[in-house]
Amino acid sequence: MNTAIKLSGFALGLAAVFGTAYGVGQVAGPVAPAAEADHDGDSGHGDDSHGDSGGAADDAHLPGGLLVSDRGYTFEPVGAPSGEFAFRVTGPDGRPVTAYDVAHDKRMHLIVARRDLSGFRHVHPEMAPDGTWRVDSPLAGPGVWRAFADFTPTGGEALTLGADVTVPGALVERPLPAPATSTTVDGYTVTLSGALQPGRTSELTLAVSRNGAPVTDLEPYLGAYGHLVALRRGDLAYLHVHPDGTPGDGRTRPGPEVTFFAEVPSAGTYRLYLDFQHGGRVRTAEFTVTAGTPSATSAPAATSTPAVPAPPTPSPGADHGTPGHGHD
Ligand SMILES: [Cu+2]
Repeated sequence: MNTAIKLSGFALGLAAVFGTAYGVGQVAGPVAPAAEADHDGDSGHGDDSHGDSGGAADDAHLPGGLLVSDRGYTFEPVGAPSGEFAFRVTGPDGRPVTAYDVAHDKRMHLIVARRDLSGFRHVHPEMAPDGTWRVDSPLAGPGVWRAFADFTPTGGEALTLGADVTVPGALVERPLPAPATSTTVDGYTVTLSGALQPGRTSELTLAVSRNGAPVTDLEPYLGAYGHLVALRRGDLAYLHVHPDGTPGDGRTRPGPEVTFFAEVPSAGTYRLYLDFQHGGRVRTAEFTVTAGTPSATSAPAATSTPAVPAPPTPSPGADHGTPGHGHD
């Protein structure tokens, strides 16, 4: 598919984004149009068996969410009344897409976070017959927000497209909380174990407790006992995290632990957002995690670790031992 041509209309606006994105995963080589960069000695990622839903240009090792337009599909926020957020996705034919597959229980997942990684929300808009998606605005306050549309167009591959949206007003930048392995939300304590390792699949386990007692009756949410999103500090790359097991599969228990497989493409700082449901309500537990630096314990997030892109040189197949790696 000739992504370059499809992108041409956006080339000017995207040039900076593209350049940055390329620098992330592909250290060598000129910043060439994506389509021409295909298979240029690209190795080690096992793309053929990858089946990744990352959407974003597997061949270029791009994480999701960095592109506003990919594979002919473009994420277009549109004007909306105050208090509402609206957008559409146009397809290869230039028209709004109206046919989507259900993934994680929904046809469309809209995730937003401010550029400082605060204000995370994960919501599910409703689509009008003309392909316009609408939802009560999740943008809580002034600032520059990143909005991610995570979807699978019928007949196409899963994609996560991203766009910036500005909410006018006085911006108060919030410092990123320091890395920690435990956090609280609404009286729940969530503890994280496992480490993020650049370039390979990392197993993360989150354990939920309340008033000191493990929660053993988590409720299914989006087809799992938890839904985890990871965003990379600096460019807000949206990373794929897959739950281990599904409710009712005979082996996955409803807490207190929920296990995920996460892939991060580089060393750096990430913010993890765990959505879980209990007592009929969805809560989000957030963690700052540093990947790839051994001494992350005392350094506050302000001393940003040099996010040197780890060369994506996993041994062949090393990071593809996860069954159901796709956006299941
Ligand atoms: Cu969702």
